[in-house]
Amino acid sequence: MTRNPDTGCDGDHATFCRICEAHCGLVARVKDGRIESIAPDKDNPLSRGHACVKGVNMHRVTHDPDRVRAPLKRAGAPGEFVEVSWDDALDDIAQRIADIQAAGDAGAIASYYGNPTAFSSDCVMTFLDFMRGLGSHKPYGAGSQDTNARMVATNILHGAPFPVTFPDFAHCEFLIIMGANPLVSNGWLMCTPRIRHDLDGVAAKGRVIVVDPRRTETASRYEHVPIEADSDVWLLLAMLKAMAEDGLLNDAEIAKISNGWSDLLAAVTRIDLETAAARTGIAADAIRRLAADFCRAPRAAIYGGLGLCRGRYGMLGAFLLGAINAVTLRYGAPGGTRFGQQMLASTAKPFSGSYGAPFSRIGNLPSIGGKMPFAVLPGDILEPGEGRVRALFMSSGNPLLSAPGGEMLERALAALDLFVSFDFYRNETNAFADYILPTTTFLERGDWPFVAFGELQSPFLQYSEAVVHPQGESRDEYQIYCEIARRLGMAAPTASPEKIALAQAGHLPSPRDQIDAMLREGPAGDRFGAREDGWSRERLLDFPHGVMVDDLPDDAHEWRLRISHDDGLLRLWDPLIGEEIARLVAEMSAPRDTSTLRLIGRRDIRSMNSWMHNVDKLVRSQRPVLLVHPTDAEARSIVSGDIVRVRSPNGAVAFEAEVSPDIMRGTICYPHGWGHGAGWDRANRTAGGNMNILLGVGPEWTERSTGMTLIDCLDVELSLVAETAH
Ligand SMILES: Nc1nc2c(c(=O)[nH]1)N[C@H]1C(S)=C(S)[C@@H](COP(=O)(O)OP(=O)(O)OC[C@H]3O[C@@H](n4cnc5c(=O)[nH]c(N)nc54)[C@H](O)[C@@H]3O)O[C@H]1N2
Ligand SMILES: Nc1nc2c(c(=O)[nH]1)N[C@H]1C(S)=C(S)[C@@H](COP(=O)(O)OP(=O)(O)OC[C@H]3O[C@@H](n4cnc5c(=O)[nH]c(N)nc54)[C@H](O)[C@@H]3O)O[C@H]1N2
Ligand code: SF4
Ligand SMILES: [Mo]
Repeated sequence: MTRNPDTGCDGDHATFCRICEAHCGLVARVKDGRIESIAPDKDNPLSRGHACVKGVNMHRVTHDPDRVRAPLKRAGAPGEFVEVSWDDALDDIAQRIADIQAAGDAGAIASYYGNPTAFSSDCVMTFLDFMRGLGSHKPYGAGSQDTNARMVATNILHGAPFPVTFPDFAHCEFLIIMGANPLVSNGWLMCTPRIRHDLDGVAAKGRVIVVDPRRTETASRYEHVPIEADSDVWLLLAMLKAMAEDGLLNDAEIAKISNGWSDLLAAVTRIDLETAAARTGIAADAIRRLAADFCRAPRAAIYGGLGLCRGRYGMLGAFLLGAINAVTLRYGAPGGTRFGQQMLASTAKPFSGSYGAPFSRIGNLPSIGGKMPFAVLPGDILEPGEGRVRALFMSSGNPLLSAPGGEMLERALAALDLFVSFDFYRNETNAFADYILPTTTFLERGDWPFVAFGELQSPFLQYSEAVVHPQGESRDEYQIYCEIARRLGMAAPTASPEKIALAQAGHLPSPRDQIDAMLREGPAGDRFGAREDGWSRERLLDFPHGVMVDDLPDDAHEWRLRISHDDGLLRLWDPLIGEEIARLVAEMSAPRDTSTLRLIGRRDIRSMNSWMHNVDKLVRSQRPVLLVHPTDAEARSIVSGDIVRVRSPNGAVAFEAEVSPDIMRGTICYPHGWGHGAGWDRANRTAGGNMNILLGVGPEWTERSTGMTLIDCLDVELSLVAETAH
């Protein structure tokens, strides 16, 4: 192993991708300060030569001429900006924050943290802390569009929203995947850069069953069980009932690891398998067989993704999935469900997070770990009164395409007194910003695969220095927070008294240095010299492809230590679960309106939510189309290529249709993140519409118990607009 060339120097730089949780190893070839090409890193011991088409095209983002290269200040209508100096931008922003703070309204400053914040340790460790330091306690973000239901469910099961579990792929022989498409999304809340290899391994030993309304890339490679969208809770409840009825569970063993099973069982017995069959579209005997096969498989796990968590019962779905793993004794069992390898000292123990207070000003919805449901942000800006949001700080987000809001969100953004965006593109949302502050791409900053450190299948370490220097005047986000904090007279961009004290003494380490310290104190660390073969960033620089670490104590046996409930037991009952099952049972007699279709989403390997659409290589072969089942298409005289209109109670959008037997009858499917019209030339020329205009805004369009936006469950109307030109 040799060290990488210094940042910006010619040669091959081993690094890793930070677009999704897989963190695949990459090798970037640098010439004259620019990245010429990127290849998968076959010497990365974790990803072993796997990288997808997004990772190897990331230099096209770093060197994109449409990038924001200097601070931009709004000068006119949305989208009209002029370049200003950093000092002018930051001085003005600090002054305007000070003015808002002086008015003394604690609710006036809000933030939006987008998905990419998770892949910058600067952001993930400090953005929300910086916001608290500004006196803001209203973080809105992507969480209410993806993880929050799972967090609340995990909070009940484990006593803390994190960490979550995922399948022990290496030993699993029978895997049920519900509402996830890992061959495209490469894993959610787990670090699985070789997921195809992992799943093929399970299938070679047994079965991989994919429960999904669409015959996805993952479903077509393995076994597909089609299910009506938004009906998974029926399947899970029916499976639990069948398991109990058929004597497949061991109550004495269940009692050793959990409590609450008898309450859950009592609720489960109210579910009727025939109703579950009617709701899911899966025959009752097939449900019974699936339950039995799962119980009888020696090494089995059930895993769920976004499709499970974003319906009207997302939290209950995520909870029941965990409950099935629990009552079939899969926690910590070989091939069952497991916690990730923790590489850092301070996350070696689960942290607890709050659920409930503070409640949102609009709709009184619970916060999750203090985080607010996005669906009420537009109202929080527009509705007058104490606590109205006047200023918004957005790190790496594009909610106009990614969240609910549509026209109301546009009005809200236009009504802000101050809107600051940290981004390297002018996107649809920050067109409304007062300032866009240009940040680095991951190829321009040194970092750890920080989120992966809690989600690893095997112990792995890597650190990468920046491959090239920041382009133009772009800056690391932490540096920008520090500059704003300094102008406001804050010792550091934080609300933590310990960190403020350290900063005042001149000893506050940067987030990346803090992670180094956590690593050095952690299970594989060098204990600051006390352990000779231990690891530190300094030593890792000699191993730029990353290293597998000798097996740490096998946490399969230690899983109970990761449960935060005082008694160390999994909790299989909570009043909230009772309420949710009662709500479900109450609607048992009201069948679905079959005149409407149910709209769900999908992802593409070449897209990442609403960005990366400015890379010609990635978008030129993409054509976002609405998938319609042949029977539903025929009933509306729709053929492939037609322009159709989808109407929800919230809006209407035109899409191109594609008739496909891969989608279930009664369901239609469109990818989110399209419908561009901002400061990116190539993206603006892509086809496609913004499906999120169809989502509802306001508390009534959320899952009440979690504030999750209702996404994969909307009932919509479909009609033909224009026949195909082809
Ligand atoms: N209908 C529907 N809607 C969805 C989903 C769905 O499945 N269906 N999925 C939801 C999910 S899971 C998520 S996570 C959200 C995502 O929604 P958001 O988190 O809002 O993410 P994006 O819309 O992709 O916008 C990301 C922005 O971050 C910028 N960016 C990228 N990297 C960096 C960086 O390193 N630093 C900074 N400062 N900026 C960066 C990009 O330029 C882009 O402008 O969308 C959600 N919306
Ligand atoms: N290429 C690519 N990779 C990505 C992303 C991306 O945009 N592009 N986004 C990243 C992000 S932010 C996230 S959060 C993860 C998400 O990763 P995943 O959790 O795997 O989510 P999706 O890929 O959206 O797959 C969700 C699946 O649920 C199905 N589904 C919809 N409704 C239902 C339902 O009611 N029941 C069931 N059983 N299934 C349903 C959909 O058909 C779809 O196949 O992916 C990440 N990886
Ligand atoms: S799978 Fe994710 S981490 Fe790997 S190269 Fe693709 S985008 Fe990057
Ligand atoms: Mo996400």
